[in-house]
Amino acid sequence: MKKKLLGTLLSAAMVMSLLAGCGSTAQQPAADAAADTAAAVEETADAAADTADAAADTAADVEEAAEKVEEAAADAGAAGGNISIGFAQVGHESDWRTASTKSCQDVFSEANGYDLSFVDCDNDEAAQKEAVRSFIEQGVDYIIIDPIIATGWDTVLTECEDAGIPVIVIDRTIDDSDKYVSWVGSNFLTEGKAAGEWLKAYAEKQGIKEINALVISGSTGASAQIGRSDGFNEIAKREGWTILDEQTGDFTEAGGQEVMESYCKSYEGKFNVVVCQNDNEAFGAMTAMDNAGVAYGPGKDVILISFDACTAGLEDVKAGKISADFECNPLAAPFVEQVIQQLQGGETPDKEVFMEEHWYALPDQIVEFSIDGEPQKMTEVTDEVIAAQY
Ligand code: GZL
Repeated sequence: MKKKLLGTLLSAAMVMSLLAGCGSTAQQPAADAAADTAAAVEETADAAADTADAAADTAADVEEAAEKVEEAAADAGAAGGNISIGFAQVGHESDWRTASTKSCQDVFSEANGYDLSFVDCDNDEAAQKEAVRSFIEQGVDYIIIDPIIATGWDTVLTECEDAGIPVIVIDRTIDDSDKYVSWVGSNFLTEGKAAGEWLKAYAEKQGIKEINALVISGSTGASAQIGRSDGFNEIAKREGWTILDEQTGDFTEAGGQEVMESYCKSYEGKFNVVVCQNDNEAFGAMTAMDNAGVAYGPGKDVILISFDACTAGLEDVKAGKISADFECNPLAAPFVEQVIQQLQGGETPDKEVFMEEHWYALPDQIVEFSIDGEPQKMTEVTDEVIAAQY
């Protein structure tokens, strides 16, 4: 019995040890595997927690972005989806400028679907650059610039380009940068040549052998001044005329009067032609010549030539004061709107859009002339023509 019990006990022990062993031996890999599994589960749980955190962050970002889109849509909605335009205008120096400003304000009205930010830069170049930068700050859709002078623009146009805001230049040109979509305006060189070629033909018709001219030029450095001076001087040089003097009247009536008063003193009895580079200078020059007793106009001592052909200028042609007036069309806004609509439609507008111009006189001062071989048509000034002018 004892032997049997002992045997049983030993067997049990063996079994126990086996079991334990088996537990440590049979169960060991399983335990490891279980531990490994537990570690893996823990790792997975951590990863899942990280993923959940990342998803939560992303959801927050998406929500923030959605809010921003909503705000932008609200802004656009508040503006009724109008196209926003910043316009940096030269100033208010002439009748021509007044017509140019009105043309833009009429076309780019809220009723027409635009929000126009207009700045009259009062002939101040620094103020004009500042106005353009303020438009960039505002984040307008388009910027229109009528550049006071032709140079010094590349830096600020680069800022517009970097901001993704298309620039349209009207009237005067920018000569030191092409970082704009389109320019809409007049050919000032052609205007100057037209005045010169007309004077040549008219002088021949009148039997005038000698031309001694005084010029009252526009704002120095403005492309309108540069073109008109270069064009007229090219003909003067070819014909051997004498340009006694050229001083700037800054495109204003006061400037024209001041310069003409000085001319009447310095060149008394020596001049038979006065060229004013816009009508407002001509109005001032007429006042000065009246005060100095100088007779000007068709059949008088002095031939008076002007540019712009604004309504008041044509009235002075009709009154026999200005002998010929060479138009510069200020009504560019409809053509600018076409450029903007093309851009809105994803089209590429022309880089240059030229306005149509006319050369005005009374019948006795209408003569045939050509510019670079191109015959020119002159327009008689009548009450109807004046009534229809800008
Ligand atoms: C010309 C324009 C000129 C006008 C002037 O296009 O820039 O500026 O001739 C105006 O009347 O001041």
